[in-house]
Amino acid sequence: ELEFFFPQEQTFALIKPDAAKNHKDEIMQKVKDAGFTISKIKEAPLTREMAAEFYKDHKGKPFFDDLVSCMTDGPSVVMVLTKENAVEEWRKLMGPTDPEEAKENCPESIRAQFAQNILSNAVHGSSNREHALESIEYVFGELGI
Ligand code: RTP
Repeated sequence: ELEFFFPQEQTFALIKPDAAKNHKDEIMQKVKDAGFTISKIKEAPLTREMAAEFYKDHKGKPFFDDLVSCMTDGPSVVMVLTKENAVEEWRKLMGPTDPEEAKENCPESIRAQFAQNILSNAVHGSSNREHALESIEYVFGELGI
């Protein structure tokens, strides 16, 4: 019925370890206030293999090893978020990668409010529907964490 008019989309979202430790409740509140349905949620530490899989496009870049370390520095919160246009809407709520840019241009975004630095920048989100399906399957399906 409603979904006929407002087709629902799913995205994969992750709260990085530093933010999961210090700002989980505030971030979850912003997720709910933005109208997302939390279809799945699990708190678990990522292995280095999983972090490397999420960020395989960045393999070989100078910050790759530090990025994997910061992603495995404690439990992350992994979620499937459902909403109309969820992939784009979640990235909008995350804000720009660099927290300084986020504070400047998107002060209401999660990264503006809770990022420590460009690596520990609070949250991750899939950049398109294909990546979203792949990550959801990888985390909640195949690995079953
Ligand atoms: P994400 O993939 O985590 O959702 O973030 P994003 O699309 O905004 O950023 P992306 O370019 O895909 O980069 C992935 C993560 O790598 C770290 N990064 N560090 N030191 C640097 O210049 C640099 N650039 C990117 C960030 O932690 C980013 O979330």
